[in-house]
Amino acid sequence: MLIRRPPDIASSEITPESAYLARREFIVRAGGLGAAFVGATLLGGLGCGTDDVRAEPRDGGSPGSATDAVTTAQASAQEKVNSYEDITSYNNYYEFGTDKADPRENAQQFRTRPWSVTVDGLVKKPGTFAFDDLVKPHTVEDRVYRLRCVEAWSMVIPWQGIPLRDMIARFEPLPSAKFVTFTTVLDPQQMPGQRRQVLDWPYVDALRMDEAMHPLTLIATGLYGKPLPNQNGAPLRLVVPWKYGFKSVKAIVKMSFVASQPTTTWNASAPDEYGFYANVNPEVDHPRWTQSRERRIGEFRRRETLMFNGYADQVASLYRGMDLRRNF
Ligand SMILES: Nc1nc2c(c(=O)[nH]1)N[C@H]1C(S)=C(S)[C@@H](COP(=O)(O)O)O[C@H]1N2
Ligand SMILES: [Mo]
Repeated sequence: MLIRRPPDIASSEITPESAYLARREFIVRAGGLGAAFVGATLLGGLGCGTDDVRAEPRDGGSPGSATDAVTTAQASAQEKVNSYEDITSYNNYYEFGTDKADPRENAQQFRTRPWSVTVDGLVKKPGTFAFDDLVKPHTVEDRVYRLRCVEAWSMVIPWQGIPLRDMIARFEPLPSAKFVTFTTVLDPQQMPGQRRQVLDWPYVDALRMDEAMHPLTLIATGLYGKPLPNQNGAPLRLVVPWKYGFKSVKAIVKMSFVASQPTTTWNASAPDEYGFYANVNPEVDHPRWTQSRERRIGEFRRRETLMFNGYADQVASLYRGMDLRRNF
């Protein structure tokens, strides 16, 4: 993501690689979560419950169908969840520094309480919600998702969170709302990275309304059964598993419902490199590196990058008829 210093993918991977290999874990053990947790959760799927079958089928694709669940369950048998250590020590969070180790080091004192989120724009029920009021009405679900960074590394992360569509329903968006933007807190006193013009702060990204309402889209509040660590975006962050990681905004303080496609931070900083849609697509390279392969943190060999990060069955119908090279 660096725009000043052209990122050298090779070097950014070699350094952490030795460290990860040394502490690689083969099964989830942390946080009191056992094999039952892993087994019950469908990688890339829709949580583990019959609950999810209520998801409305979209034309041509039925995100909540049993077929999807089976497909994703098979994927889960082949992919290991990354360790808690991997997930919490190798981060992108430029508010706390641009090196992968910076967020863990610099975010420990960040205050996540009290916290509130402002909802405004084209909704019937706007307001400012304290964290508990926002989260408490909902059931927190387990979702094991791949995370694919635009820099060509990836992880598998066991999140806990709330389907964004459930939260959005409470705000009663108007039919005129076509996009929703997510804004990270602006607090240069606490966030050393915001004292430098690395990006245009505060960090903003956005989804089309149908993307925001997709059953896979999550507001994460935890991982590995623990509250979300500060470096991963506490107290709440977006997770959109079929898009490059930069769409998944951390430390959200605002959601705005708007009529037209908003300006987003990375897209504005380098429009040729970071598209608005940012769907994971092995056929559309970044101008400076291939997107056809990726390094799974903890593995030696690169693996093939999957269309929509492996969630094509669930999300491809959202983009039917669109030119994915132009709308990258
Ligand atoms: N506010 C904010 N959100 C952010 C970022 C950031 O720098 N600032 N980095 C993004 C990028 S590039 C990625 S890959 C993911 C990384 O999430 P993780 O560190 O929890 O794995 O967060 C995304 N969300
Ligand atoms: Mo990223």
